[in-house]
Amino acid sequence: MGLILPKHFLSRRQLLQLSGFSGANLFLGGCGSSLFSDTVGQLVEPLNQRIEELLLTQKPVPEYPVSAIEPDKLLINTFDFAPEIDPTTFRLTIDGEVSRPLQLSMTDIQKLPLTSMVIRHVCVEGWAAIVQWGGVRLRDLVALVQPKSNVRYAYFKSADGYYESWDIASALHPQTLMAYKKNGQPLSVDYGAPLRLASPVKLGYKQSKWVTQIKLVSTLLPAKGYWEDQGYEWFAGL
Ligand SMILES: Nc1nc2c(c(=O)[nH]1)N[C@H]1C(S)=C(S)[C@@H](COP(=O)(O)O)O[C@H]1N2
Ligand SMILES: [Mo]
Repeated sequence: MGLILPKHFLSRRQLLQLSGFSGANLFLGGCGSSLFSDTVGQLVEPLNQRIEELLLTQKPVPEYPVSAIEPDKLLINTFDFAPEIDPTTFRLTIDGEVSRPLQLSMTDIQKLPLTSMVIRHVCVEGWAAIVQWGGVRLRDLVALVQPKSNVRYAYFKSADGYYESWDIASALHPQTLMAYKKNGQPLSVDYGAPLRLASPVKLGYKQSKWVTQIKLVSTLLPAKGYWEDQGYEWFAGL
C-alpha cells in the first residue's frame, strides 16, 4: 500500500480503527467532509525530522515485575483538592504549535494501543512506590496532532489548577504515558482520573494528575510548573 508509517507508531490496522473516531471530536474546526480518507491521510504523513530522530534514539528504562508492585506505598499527594471529572463528557485538548489540534474523549483515547508498565514513582518529599500504570503513550498522541518542527516543550494543564512543563524528549519517551489505569484497576479520582501523566524518567511532581490540556510549544513560559515556580528544579529527571 506504500504507506509511510514510522514502525514505532501505530499499525495500519490501528490507523483504520482510529479513523472510526467520531469526527466532531477528532478535529477542532474540521469541516466534516470525507473524514475517513482525510484522517488516514493525515495520520500516515511522516513526522518532522527532529521528532523522528528523538523517537528513534530513546531507550526504555528497565521495568519491575508485576510481583514487585507496592499497592500501599503510593501516597495520595495533592496540593489542594481532587477534582471530580465526568469521564463521559471529558475531553483532552492537544494543541499549540501543531498542524492538527485535537479534542479526544476517553473512548477515543482507549481505542489507542494500551501500554502497561511497572515503574518506581519517586516523590521529592522522601517516599517512593513501585506502581503499575496502564495508558496510552504520549508519543502516540503527539503523533496524531502533527507537531511543527520547532516544538520543544509540552505544557500540561490540570483541572485542579496544577500546571507543568516538560522537555519534548522526556514527553516523547516510550514509557511516558497518559495513564487511565493503576495496578490493573481503572484510575480513581484521588490518583488523577480520568487521565494523568506517568513516567519513569521524571520525579513525582512532574506527573500531573487530571490533565485536561497538552500544549506543544517552542518556548518555555515564565510559569514553568506549580512546584518549579516555588523553587523546585524544572528538569527533575530520574
Ligand atoms: N494535578 C496535580 N497533579 C499532581 C499533584 C497535584 O497536587 N495536582 N501532585 C504531584 C506530586 S508532588 C506527586 S508525588 C504525584 C503524586 O501522585 P499520587 O497522588 O497518584 O501518588 O502527583 C503529582 N501530580
Ligand atoms: Mo511529589
